[in-house]
Amino acid sequence: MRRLTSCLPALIFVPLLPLVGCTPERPANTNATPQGTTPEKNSAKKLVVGFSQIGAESSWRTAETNSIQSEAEKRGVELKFSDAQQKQENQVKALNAFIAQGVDAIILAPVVETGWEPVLKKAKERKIPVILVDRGVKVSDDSLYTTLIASDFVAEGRMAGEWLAKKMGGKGNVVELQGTAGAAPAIDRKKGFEEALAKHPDMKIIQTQTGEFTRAKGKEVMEAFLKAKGDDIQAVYAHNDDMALGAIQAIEEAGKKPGKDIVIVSIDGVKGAFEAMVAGKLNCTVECNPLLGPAAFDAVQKAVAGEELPKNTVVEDKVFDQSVAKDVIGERKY
Ligand code: GYE
Repeated sequence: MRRLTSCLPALIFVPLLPLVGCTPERPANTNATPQGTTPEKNSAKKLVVGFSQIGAESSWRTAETNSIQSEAEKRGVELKFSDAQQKQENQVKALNAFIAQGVDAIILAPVVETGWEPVLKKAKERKIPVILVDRGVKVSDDSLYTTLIASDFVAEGRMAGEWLAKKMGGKGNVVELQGTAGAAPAIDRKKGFEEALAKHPDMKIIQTQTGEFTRAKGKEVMEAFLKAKGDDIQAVYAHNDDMALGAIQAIEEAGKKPGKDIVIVSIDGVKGAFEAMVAGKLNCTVECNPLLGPAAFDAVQKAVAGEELPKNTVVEDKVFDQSVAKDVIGERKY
């Protein structure tokens, strides 16, 4: 997806590919206004939406859950919430339950990219629109979901790599803490970062491993990196702030100064990252806005009304480093 300039407000939705002629079909049990009937008849029925969330692995994820739950409440939508504890089979079970219950729409944050076709086919057969938030899926037929509302993870990885290359003067060894294996953000953030580093032959990734987007695993993997490569490490690239915060703990416990002896760049832009930048322990974070509730329910309401939706809506991201952290930390919303 094309990179968006970073001078726009923090959260702007940019439809990328207008959906031509693929108006999502109305769910069989919709309260949407069938053509030619008066909307009033349908306005009374409360929308029922199933939300399959990945888990609560990071503060970013918690912020996303809060945004969707509070937006549902604000709009008087009945939200059936399911926490999959990081397991795709739990998400598939939840989607099957939502379909059996005949919800009006489904919001899905897919833990990994593949393995969704059978259950998405069932939702499509029941004319239940599926709104993807935050992570995409790989399917042979993209009419199996209505729309994807997410950041451009490749751009995020590229921005992180470009920032680090500038900070390091184009040279140094990097260790990489990857997100969840098979997850769109992990795959694409790695891709974007490697694209940026390809322009700097004196920078290389000397160790890379998943830290599963969690602080605890990020610390554990960083401890192993330090044992294996200690003084050869000049920088850390973490696919999310929670793993970066874990790495900071490991670096301190190894007697080194995070943010100084080892430069650290990560992605998400959560409050903890700004606090670490103000303390001089994290050098840069690339924002990935989790406050997707309003956009998700705009899409739900359009879909159940049978309106056209863009296939992709890209959430605008910005780069924040220590030079601005103190000035903006007070206005951060998550
Ligand atoms: O970066 C991380 C969360 O899917 C973009 O998942 C999201 C990622 C986010 O656990 O903190």
